Amino acid sequence: MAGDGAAELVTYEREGEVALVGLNRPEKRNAIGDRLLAALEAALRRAASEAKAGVLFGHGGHFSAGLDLAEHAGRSLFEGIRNSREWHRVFGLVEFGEIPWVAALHGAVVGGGLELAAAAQIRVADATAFFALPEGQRGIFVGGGGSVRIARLCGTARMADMMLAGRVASAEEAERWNLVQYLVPAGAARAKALELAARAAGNAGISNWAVIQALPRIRDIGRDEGLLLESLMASVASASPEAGARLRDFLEKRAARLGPPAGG
Ligand code: 1HE
Repeated sequence: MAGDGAAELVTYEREGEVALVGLNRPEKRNAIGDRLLAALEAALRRAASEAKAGVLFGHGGHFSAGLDLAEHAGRSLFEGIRNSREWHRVFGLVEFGEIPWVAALHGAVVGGGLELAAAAQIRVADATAFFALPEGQRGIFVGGGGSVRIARLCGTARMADMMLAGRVASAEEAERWNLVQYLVPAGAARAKALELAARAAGNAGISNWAVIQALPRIRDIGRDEGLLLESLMASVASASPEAGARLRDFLEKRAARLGPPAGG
């Protein structure tokens, strides 16, 4: 299904219960400017209203080269702050939205592109993916939530290395560093992300909602408060009609059994 919105800067498709949202400015390596950000927001909102999970990917040879530097060069200080806050707001729809998101990464996952990927709940990289934060080389700083999200994924020291020494991480390194959860052969990231998103879409909505809303917040509060919030969230989920039906399915042997992972 073709997407609505700003000249297809972002494409929107549905595959069953999964929305596929594609950054579509390959001639500029999917650099994120104001219009692309607005189109992304529209696609994210549409997905939240009609899908149960989503995949974020990039058309062309790269996921995203990050902030549109041409557009940014003309911004005043105040415009820069407001723009960064817009990124926070829109990427917040990925991190704290209604549905889980899986980012499918290939080619450049750079600057704001990595910040966007970091907002997803799961990241899949193919062998061509490389990860960089060249903000220091451009005389700027992360502004799309990276200092909060990327540092939590791979650690402040690794993020500082990327920003200070210009270290570029390969897909293998990114997996070792916990920047991504899956590493797949070249060209396979989107299909793998779709498979994962479809699996997440099959979970109870309340459970997915709890993972999205509670897990990262529990990560950021004290242990005691975290345990209390966990108990509250657990009892809310268990009290849902969906939990009742799913527990009965298991107990009456209608639910699929778990087993060791395929391929060991
Ligand atoms: C761009 C951008 C961009 C490419 N803004 N126009 N991001 C960066 O510092 C990364 C800058 N980009 C690159 O290092 C490279 O473009 C890539 C490694 C991603 C791809 O290389 P390549 O050889 O395939 O493409 P290219 O020839 O460099 O670029 C193709 C075109 O895209 C070219 O425009 P053209 O009109 O000359 O064809 C480039 O100018 C354009 N292009 N990247 C604008 N980023 C909220 S704060 C976030 C802060 C950041 O994201 S900082 C990191 C910015």
